[in-house]
Amino acid sequence: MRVALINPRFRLPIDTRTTPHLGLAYLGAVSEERGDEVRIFDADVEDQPLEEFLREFRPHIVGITANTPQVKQAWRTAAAVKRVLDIPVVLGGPHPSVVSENLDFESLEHEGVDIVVRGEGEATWLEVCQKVESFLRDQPAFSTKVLMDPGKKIWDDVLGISYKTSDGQLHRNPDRPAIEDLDSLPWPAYHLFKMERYTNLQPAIDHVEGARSFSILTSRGCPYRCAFCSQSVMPIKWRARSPENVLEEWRHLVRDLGAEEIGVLDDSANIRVKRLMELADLLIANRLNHVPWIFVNGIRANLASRELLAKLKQAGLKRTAFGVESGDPQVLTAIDKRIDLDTIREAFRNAKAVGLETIGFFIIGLPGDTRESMQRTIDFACELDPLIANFSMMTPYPGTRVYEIVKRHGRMLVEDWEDYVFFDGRARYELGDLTAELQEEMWKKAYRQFYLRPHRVLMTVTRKDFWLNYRRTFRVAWRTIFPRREKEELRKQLEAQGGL
Ligand code: B12
Repeated sequence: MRVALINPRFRLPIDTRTTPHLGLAYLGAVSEERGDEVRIFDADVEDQPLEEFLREFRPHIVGITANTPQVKQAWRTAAAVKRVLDIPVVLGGPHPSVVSENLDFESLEHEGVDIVVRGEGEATWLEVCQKVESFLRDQPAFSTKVLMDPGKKIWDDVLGISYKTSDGQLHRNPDRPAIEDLDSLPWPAYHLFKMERYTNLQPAIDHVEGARSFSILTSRGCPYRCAFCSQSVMPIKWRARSPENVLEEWRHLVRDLGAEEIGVLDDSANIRVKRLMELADLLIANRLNHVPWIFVNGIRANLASRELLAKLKQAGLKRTAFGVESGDPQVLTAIDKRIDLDTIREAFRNAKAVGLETIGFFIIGLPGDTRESMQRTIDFACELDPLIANFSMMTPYPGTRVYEIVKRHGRMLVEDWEDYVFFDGRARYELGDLTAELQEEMWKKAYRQFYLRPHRVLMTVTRKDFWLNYRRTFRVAWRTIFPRREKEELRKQLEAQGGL
């Protein structure tokens, strides 16, 4: 069967960093394992018009991914597919997986979307493809109308999907259990991407823009439930690959694909410290520690002992992020972060002591925040003094506890899913005394106070990677200062290209 997977175009207004979509890379891999001919159309880097791609490849099924700011583009893409071909269109990803807000149904109500795959997708996607394939075998004159005919009951028993029958009725099947044995999954199919068109995940310090950069997932899920975090895809159950299994993929990335930088994308990689120690030992023993790698998404500060970090450093870890979120103990408790300030201090001390570079993620405008508590966050960032401090505007994603709080007691300021991005310094909601004006003022203050300290200015301009990447640095700074103008330009660009 011919299978097309699409990442709808969504360039962020302030950061045009593009990396291959790991979710689609996994889906592509399981499809190939099934014997399908797979193509991935990543609209962020593609220059061929979508319609032309579809006419040329003539897929039997299309899968489209969607996070929240991407979802409207995903709907437009679904409609465009249907204009060219009568084939089933499946949507998946973090946005349509939010059942508590009926966002699976929201997508199905859009023309062109037949099925929504909720949550972790590999097993469900395989089953959907099998159903379509056997239907194709029986019905050479394919019609989606017949495939989705309620009388045929094709989809009744597929776990983890919501779907629309051809009489317009919407259905939601029970969830699919989490994939228990992550070692059974194939490696992400990077060969399906035009790798040369992507930027590196993070400029890995001494690298020039464009280093061959790959991502890896060594575990899935997170046992914590922070109030702000969008966790619609991966179940609460934390599962890990065995160190040996990760090693094999790591070796493949370095030896076969020539990785110059690896980004570990796990939500919480260090939940089981022993496993990470074992992985580090394997990377060292197999001489794979010369390629720098980064914990992109943050590790738990309460499980970041000096011993662990020293071992990881020896295994090639160059930089690690920590989700600090707030410098105010009460706010930390309110968002259920389950950590205290001293533990965070200790983690940063440990990381720096063993020579790791650090990233601190901070959030401005958490529920319960006041001018004073946000100032404490900024001061705490300065005290921790990571290499990179990232201040996000609290953006309440549907399905999160903050979203519930704001819906009940506050006022949402964004209505358009496309505006659910959080680096452009605009407040997304108001709650009591936490006004938009105050959040925006404190966000600007955060960047100014942190980066304009004399030793930071000196440090920035004396770093090699600053000069190697200075074009990008200025571009990002410009976009941060003028997000609206940038966004308008991107909209125009998009319209000029037919919107897709
Ligand atoms: C790496 C990452 C990024 C990277 C790269 C993204 C990329 N190209 O993949 C960068 C830094 C660019 C990024 C940017 C953003 N990100 Co991000 N990111 C992640 C992170 C940490 C890992 C993503 C990943 O690879 N997951 C592993 C793969 C295997 O999972 P997956 O992609 O979700 O795919 C699985 C399922 O979703 C499903 N599936 C997905 N698509 C489809 C399609 C079909 C047809 C089917 C059947 C199934 C299916 O099956 C897949 C396999 O199991 C996640 C956190 C997380 N735990 O996922 C956040 C996350 C996805 N990001 C998030 C957000 C908010 C953003 C930004 C909007 C942030 C911002 N700047 O404002 C931007 C949007 C960028 C864009 N262009 O759309 C949110 C999304 C929440 C939401 N409701 O949409 C997440 C969940 C973080 C969080 N917990 O809040 N991100």
